[in-house]
Amino acid sequence: MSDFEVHPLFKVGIGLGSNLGESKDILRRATQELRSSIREMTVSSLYETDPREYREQPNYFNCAVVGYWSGSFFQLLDFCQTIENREGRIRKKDFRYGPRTLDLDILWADYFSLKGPNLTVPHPRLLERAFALIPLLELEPDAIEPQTQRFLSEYRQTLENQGVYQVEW
Ligand code: A4P
Ligand code: MG
Repeated sequence: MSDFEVHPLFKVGIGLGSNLGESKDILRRATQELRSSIREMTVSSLYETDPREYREQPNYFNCAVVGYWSGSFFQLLDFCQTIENREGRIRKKDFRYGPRTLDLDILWADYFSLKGPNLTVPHPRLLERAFALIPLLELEPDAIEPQTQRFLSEYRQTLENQGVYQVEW
């Protein structure tokens, strides 16, 4: 049996966000940690973004990474949550959509979708969020939404200006 059959490789896009603490340092460290297990990983520009959902919180810094993951998606979620915890994310103190030191969301995977109680891929709010779509499309301009088979860039074009500004890393 070939190595490929034992460990299928999925091309995945992960979104990173932070609006508490030293956000740029936190995001830099998190991308390094992701690189340890995501092959051929590329990192997007950094963006400063207006908060969505819950508006009364500091601006976010957001970016995305794309690369190949060898393993299940639950293992990938687990890996992401371990990195969040290491960066001082205290889940019970956070409230939904509220400020956080680090949030890692599995945004998208090539030719793959999944809907379950603990994990939905593509991320359920990807298509309405410029802070997630813009960095992902920077790395993967031809990405396709697996259910509709439409380009993610088409969804991006339908979004109003949401306040997403490229800044220095
Ligand atoms: N979960 C399900 N699907 C996924 C997925 N694709 N990736 C589950 C990651 N997790 C997924 O997440 C709650 C649970 O979602 C996880 O335990 C996992 O089982 P969480 O990170 O603990 O909680 P949360 O982040 O508070 O909730 P949620 O719904 O993930 O919030 P969002 O959607 O991440 O929103 N504005 C700007 N400008 N930039 C931001 O980054 N982020 C948020 C948070 C709000 N506004 C923002 C930003
Ligand atoms: Mg999240």
